Amino acid sequence: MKLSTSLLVLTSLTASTLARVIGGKPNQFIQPYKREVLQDIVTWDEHTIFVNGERVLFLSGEFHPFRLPVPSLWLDVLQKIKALGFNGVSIYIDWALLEGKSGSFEAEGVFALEPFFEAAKAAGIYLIARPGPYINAEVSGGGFPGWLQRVPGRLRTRDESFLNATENYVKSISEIVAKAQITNGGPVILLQPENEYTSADETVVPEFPDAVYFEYIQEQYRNAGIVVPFISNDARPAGYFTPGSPGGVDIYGYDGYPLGFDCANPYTWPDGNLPTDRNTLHEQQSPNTPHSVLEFQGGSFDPWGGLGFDQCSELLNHEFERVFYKNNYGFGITLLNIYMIFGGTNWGNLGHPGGYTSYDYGSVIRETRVIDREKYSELKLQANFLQVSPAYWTAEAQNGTNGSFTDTNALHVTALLGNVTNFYVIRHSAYNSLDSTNYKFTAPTSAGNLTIPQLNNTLTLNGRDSKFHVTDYDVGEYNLLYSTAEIFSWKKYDSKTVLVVYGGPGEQHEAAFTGVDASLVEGSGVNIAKKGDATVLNWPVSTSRKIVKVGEDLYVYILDRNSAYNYWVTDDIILKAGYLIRNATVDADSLSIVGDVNATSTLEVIGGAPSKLTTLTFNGESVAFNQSSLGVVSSSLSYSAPELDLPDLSSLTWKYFDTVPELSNTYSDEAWTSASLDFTYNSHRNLTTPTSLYSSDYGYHYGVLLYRGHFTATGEESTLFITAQGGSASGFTVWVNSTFVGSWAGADYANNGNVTFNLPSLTSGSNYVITVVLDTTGLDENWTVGEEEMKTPRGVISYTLSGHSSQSDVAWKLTGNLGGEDYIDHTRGPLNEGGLAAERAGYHLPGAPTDSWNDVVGGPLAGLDKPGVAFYATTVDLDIPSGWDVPLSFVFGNSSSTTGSNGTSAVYRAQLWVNGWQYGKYVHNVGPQDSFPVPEGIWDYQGSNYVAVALWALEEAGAKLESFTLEAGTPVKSGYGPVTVVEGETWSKREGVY
Ligand code: IPT
Repeated sequence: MKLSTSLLVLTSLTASTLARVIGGKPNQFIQPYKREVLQDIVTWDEHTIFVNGERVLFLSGEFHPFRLPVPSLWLDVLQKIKALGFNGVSIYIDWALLEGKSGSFEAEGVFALEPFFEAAKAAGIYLIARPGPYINAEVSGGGFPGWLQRVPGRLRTRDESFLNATENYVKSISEIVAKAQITNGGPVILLQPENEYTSADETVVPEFPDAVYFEYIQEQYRNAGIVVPFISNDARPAGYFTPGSPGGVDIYGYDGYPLGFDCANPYTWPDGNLPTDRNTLHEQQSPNTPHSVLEFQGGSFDPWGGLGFDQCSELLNHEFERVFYKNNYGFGITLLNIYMIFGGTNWGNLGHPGGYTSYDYGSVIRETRVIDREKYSELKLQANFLQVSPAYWTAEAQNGTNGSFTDTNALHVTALLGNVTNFYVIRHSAYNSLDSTNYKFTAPTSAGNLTIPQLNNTLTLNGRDSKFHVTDYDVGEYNLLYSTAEIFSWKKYDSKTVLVVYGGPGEQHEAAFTGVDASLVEGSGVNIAKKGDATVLNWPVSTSRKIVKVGEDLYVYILDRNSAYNYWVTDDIILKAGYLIRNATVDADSLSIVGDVNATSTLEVIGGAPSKLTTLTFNGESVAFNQSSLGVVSSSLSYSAPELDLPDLSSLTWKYFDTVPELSNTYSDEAWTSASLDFTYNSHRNLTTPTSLYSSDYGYHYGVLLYRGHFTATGEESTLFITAQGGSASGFTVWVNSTFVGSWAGADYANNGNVTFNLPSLTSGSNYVITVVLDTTGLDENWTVGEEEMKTPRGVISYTLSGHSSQSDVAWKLTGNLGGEDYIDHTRGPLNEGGLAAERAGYHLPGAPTDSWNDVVGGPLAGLDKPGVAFYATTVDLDIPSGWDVPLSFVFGNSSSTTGSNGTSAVYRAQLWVNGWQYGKYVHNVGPQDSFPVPEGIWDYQGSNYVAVALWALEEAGAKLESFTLEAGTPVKSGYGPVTVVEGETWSKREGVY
């Protein structure tokens, strides 16, 4: 076992060091400790991490289990990640979901992590755990639970009350993660404390970046049993907390999002956005740890009113991957995590106000779990190459220069020099160029300096492309003297060695092998010639495959890139197939393959099949095959899509419940919370109302909030001014008694609405009640330390009722979800419910007592003829054949032309529940999301499903949905295994409901 030398250089943080760090002041929270090597399974040197003494090129994707609350689907996503050639996944853990009430930590059911750890083990995936406590992640509060708004201490600082507030969570989550560490046989090999602790308002946090705080967080994890190395993620390579410095981690890492998050111009790559010279920086900052990037852009988030994730996927597409990811490899990065590899869904109010329900992120695996073929496949080509290229893992990255190694300044080449093998990353000097550039490549090889191509023609780099060229690359017993074609994979088997290379359209390529002859055995158009001791192959890329036999037993498969996308590598075999290959098992003379098809697909096992195959199965079913004399197995996987008979939502009978019963003059709000605090616990914003109306002061943090303001009229009231704050795209509607006075429709640019409403004439001496229904879109994140943005309050934050000299004349009450922090539904967690009457009563849950409700054919398609919120519920029966992974989405159609039922234009929003899980928030006047995927497992694909929609009409005209459909994507015949419908609480009469 090779113990990393860098472990030895880690300094211990002694009491005196800490005293220096904190300016000599004693600090009771800091327990000085000596960092020791706590385990020897995960180690590292300056090149890579090691697991059990073996070098690991760690290619990882970010996947948040909590954004897919169907544990039996986790393995599906993990296998899709593994099939990329990745061996890692990074997970955030969202504190807000696990400690809805301070002191009560719960991680059960869909929130339990153990099944995720088991799935990761089953998929052969190592994990980086990122439990925060701060995570950002576009989640509500950046992962901070709402009750932190009442904690006076500055968030993410050494303030005692803040640190105390983290204690229970960090301890509890650490116990769970600790058990899953590799030292205990689990998949967790690294832990990242905090998150991007890189930016602060230093006028209020002068000690930033505070080593005492950063050390404290690490100490909490250590004390709770975390022994795997700590890795950091500086937001940029700022060099904070590098190993050996006060507060330093074990392995330094940083993040990068070079194309940013504006998906408006998906074809524009601004000048200067490609990182350069990162290897020099790395050498300065952390020379003894592997060059690690904890988050590298894999897509983009998208705000309310944004452009939608298809456009983000276009901006961060396969070309982006080629140029930017290969640029990363040019720095010798060996630990890389792509954020996000699968985004998932902000179900049940878990998102922050800067985003909507979908967290698709434009990732290689879309929110529907569908593979984005071109983007996924490009990454698969890259990852597989690096995994079979151990020379890369230890190569020394050089600084790239324009014009080196080629005959043109239009190209930029970065060399990575190994002992024998060298790698060259080629791109355009103007990284965003759309030109195709012809060039010759000159590099030293074991056969001397060679200018390539040697035979004929020229090489070409197309616009927005980047390539690896290799020299003296080891292919088993063969020396690939050079190749301008890129390598997908290779493997040495007993009977032969297989190498797969590819090139892009319109390109000419050349490769040479040392000391062996070669002959074409399939296809045509390869020029084969001797140059000295080497045999040179030169060919134009075409869609017809070529196979060249080199020496005794090396078979070189020469492909065009699009065809290479159909090739897969498992532990044992290399094969051509269709949509997805998950794994393959060779057992004596039989081969079982597990995968997915979305079209009839050719199957061809080009390496690794038993030499005399007797049985071939695909997803457990025997398939006919042929085997060639070279052992290649050919078959065909048939596909014929099932007929799906999806219900027509417009012809279903829906049950109707008026979910603003508060407007009735018989409604009693006796049980509501009195807004009687004449101060606020919120340290971020002073009160501008006589008593606090900040919802978090009273334990209501998520979803719809309601306010009731009681007053006795003077008869002088003419206007009511209200500022209500719910985050971007929030909206609210106001009534006095049952009279609608107006709404704030919401906008993406506004965190709150300030509106002066005209009031009807009120009778002096009579009692009235103002009802405000406010839709909130989550709590703000807290990215910049010191700004305390997470504490930005929700609720009515100011009001003026005219005709009253004292605003204390209005006595307010409020509510949100039933029970507030003592939330009712522990299966779906503390965030899933808001304060609509239907939610308070649990009518969104299966089994709700809808029999007595009125029938409305078409439900939300019939809609409302006046302002209000209507709750519709129905049963949707599904009968999707098992073994078919069919993406289902609700689609709100004809958005732009939608009108109120009286024919005028309407402003409305809607929420959607499936079997009790809130799976969509639609804001018609803001957008952009109008298609809401809901996964199998939330759906029962072979049964009855309880579906509910709350339709909120904000204007006089009322509102109805013009079209609302359930739509299926392409059915995938899948080896994903059985999906278990998640268990959620069903309806029962709730105690104290109001
Ligand atoms: C980085 C965060 O660490 C991560 O949680 C997520 O918010 C991501 O951004 C964006 O999706 S912060 C980065 C923008 C500097």
